[in-house]
Formats: sequence, C-alpha cells, structure tokens
Amino acid sequence: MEEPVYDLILAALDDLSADQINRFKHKLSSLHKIGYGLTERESNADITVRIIRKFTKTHAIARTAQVFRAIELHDQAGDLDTEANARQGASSAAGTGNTGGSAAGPSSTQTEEPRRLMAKPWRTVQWDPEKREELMDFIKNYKPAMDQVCQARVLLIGTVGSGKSSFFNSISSIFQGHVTHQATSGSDSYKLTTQFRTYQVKAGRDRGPLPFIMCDTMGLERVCGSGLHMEDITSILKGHVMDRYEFNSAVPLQPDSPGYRRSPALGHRVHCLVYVLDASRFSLMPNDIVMKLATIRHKANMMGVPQLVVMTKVDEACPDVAVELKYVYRSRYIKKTVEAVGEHLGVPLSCIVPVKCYTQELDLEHSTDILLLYALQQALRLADSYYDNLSQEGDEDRE
Ligand SMILES: Nc1nc2c(ncn2[C@@H]2O[C@H](COP(=O)(O)OP(=O)(O)OP(=O)(O)O)[C@@H](O)[C@H]2O)c(=O)[nH]1
Ligand SMILES: [Mg+2]
Repeated sequence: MEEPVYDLILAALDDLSADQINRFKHKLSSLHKIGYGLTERESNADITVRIIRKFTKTHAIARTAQVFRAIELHDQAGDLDTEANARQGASSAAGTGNTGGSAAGPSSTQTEEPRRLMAKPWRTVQWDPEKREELMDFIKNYKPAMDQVCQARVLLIGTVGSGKSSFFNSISSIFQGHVTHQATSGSDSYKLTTQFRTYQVKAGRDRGPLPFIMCDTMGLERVCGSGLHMEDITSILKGHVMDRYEFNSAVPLQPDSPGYRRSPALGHRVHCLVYVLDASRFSLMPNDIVMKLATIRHKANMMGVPQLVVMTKVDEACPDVAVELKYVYRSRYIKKTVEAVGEHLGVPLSCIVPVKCYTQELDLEHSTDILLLYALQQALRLADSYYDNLSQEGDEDRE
C-alpha cells in the first residue's frame, strides 16, 4: 500500500541532524515563504503539516525535495523525488493530472532540468573552483591605475531593502572565509541603513585591507523628504561625506556641518557607482524611483563616474534559480529583467550583473561566490576606466 505523504515527509525530516533541520527551515522560508519565525520552534510533525497544507498532498513531496536539494542534501532529495515521480506517474495514469502548481513555480520533478530554461546560457560563466580562485586573485592583486589612489572607492546606491548592505556583507564573507554580517542588514526598520559607511575588507584576520573600499548608503525612497537626499549623492560622489555621517532625509549635508570633508583627495571621490537593484521587484519599481535613478545617472555621467548595476535576489525572482543558482543565465525571467533594467536606466547590458547575496546561509556556497566575485571584478574594471579618463583629461590639459 502507498505510504501516506505525511509519513514520507516526516520520516525524511526525522532523518536530518539538528543543523540540517535548521538549514531546512531557513531554506523553506526563503524558497517557499514558510517563515522561519513560524517553524523555528516547531516539531518536524508540525512542519510536515504546514508543507502539506501549503502545497497539497500532490506537490508536498516534490517541494520538500526541492528544499533538500537547495541545501545540498542530494541523496535525501533523490529519495523523495523518486517517490514524487512515482506518484506523478500514478496520478497521470489515473487521469487526475497535476493541476495544483503555480505557473511560475518550480517543476515538481527536480531531477530533470526545468523546461522553462533556455537551452544555452546567454552569458558564459565559468563555475569551476579555479575560476573562483582566479577572481579572488584578481581582486587581491588589483591596483588602481593611478598612483595617488591605493583603494578603488565603490559606492552602493539603491532603494530601501534592495540588498546594498547584504551585497557588501557577502563580498566580505567570501574573503573572511565564512558568512559575516558586518553591515547591519535586514527587513526590520531598525536594520535600515541610516549612516554613510565606508568599509574595508581584509583577506583573512592578519592580512591587510584589500584594494577597494565599499560605501554603503541609506536607501532611496519614492517620496520626497524621505530616504537618501539627492544632494547628498552629489556630495558623496565628490568625496565630501565622511564615514559614519548620519543622513537627514529632510536636509542635505552642508559645508559647515560635522561630517563634511572640505578638501577631498582623489581617493575620497567615488570611482565606480553601483546601483543595487532587487531583481524580484524591478517590475514593481515606482516611476518616481526610476526618475531618481535617471537623475543620479545623469550626475554620475557628468562627473565621469562609471556605473554598474548589481541585480540582487535572483533567487527570489526566479524559482528555478532558487533551486540552482547556476541556472541564472539560462532563466528567461532573469534575462528579461536584465533587459528591462538596461532599457529603463539606459545602462548597457554588459554593465548589469545578477547576484545572490548571503542572507540566511551558515556556510559559503561556491556558485554564490562566483557571481559575487564577477560583480566586484566588473566594478574594479570600471573604476580603472575612471582613472584612465582622468589621466587622459590631464594629458589633454597639458597639451
Ligand atoms: N533571498 C534573498 N534575499 C536577499 C538578497 N539580498 C538581500 N536580501 C534580503 O533583503 C533584505 C534587505 O537587505 P539589506 O541588505 O538590508 O538591504 P539594504 O539595501 O541595505 O536596505 P537599507 O539599508 O534599508 O536601504 C534582507 O532581509 C536580506 O536578507 C538576495 O540576494 N536574496
Ligand atoms: Mg542597508
């Protein structure tokens, strides 16, 4: 007789260690919006009931397997998938079909590639460990192409909650060798960034700082008088704003205020501006924010500051990518979003890079690192074009 869905899922959860269960709960939260706050203290039996309630008996096993796979428990996922496939076959044979899944949801049999994916990636990415090392070496050995500057200054700008602080934390985590949360991040109001922060990253405990500085800012808001003030952005780009300046949405930084640097050196100016945009919400971005971004882009262009778009939350935007990050460049949805960002902001597609930040993970993940490192490499290359332009201007002035 067929084993009930409840028993199968419960048995699979009961086989997990405490650490695996904890990772399962976190992943269940990020993949399927069964909040960690709900399951944190629940028994495996209660969690099983939640999963069945949310996905019905038809899909509960496949969705559980999907979470297993996302936390690298491939054997356990395989066992459940076999069971889910058998049930799928049985239900099709009986003519009941599979009608309960969402159109955008992951396919129920995750042993196969989702059919929605493009056959070929639209951008080539090397996912091997050697590439990760190569990218890390590039960043560690990077030297700004200008003698007066020893660290490239990269500014992160974006709407509230787009993932600016998480992006910095994720980059820092890679070089620390474990997941860290130096910059406060999160969705609670007390976790919003309200200060201008400049962060250095060390490649390990006893090592010196890496050749870049990341500047984290308050988020942009659509309403005038809240969020980062547009005039403050100009001050930051020119290097006038000091570390730990507390933003005031109503009044921009004044030359006589504490926190104002009167004579910024070249190293204090921004050498690359990174727009951090949430891939899962880009289509919902209000027009006012698109206009603000266009104004910032105009300011940056006038100052010759090159710009990059880092698109975060690709895992939230596309369920196939949530299951397997390597599908990011084969996801039609992500490609369309990149194209829409390019069109709305007027940024070339080569300057738009999707990433997933570390949020609830306890350990580093190879593919996550690769995308983040590509993004940082791109930012440093763009900073180099800033120095090149400055040197050319200097040459022309001397002529
Ligand atoms: N799933 C997922 N969640 C993310 C990702 N990046 C950030 N988040 C989550 O998004 C929320 C906001 O992230 P923050 O890094 O605080 O965003 P922020 O842009 O610094 O926000 P403000 O400081 O308020 O402007 C947090 O709950 C993060 O865990 C991502 O790539 N994937
Ligand atoms: Mg922040």
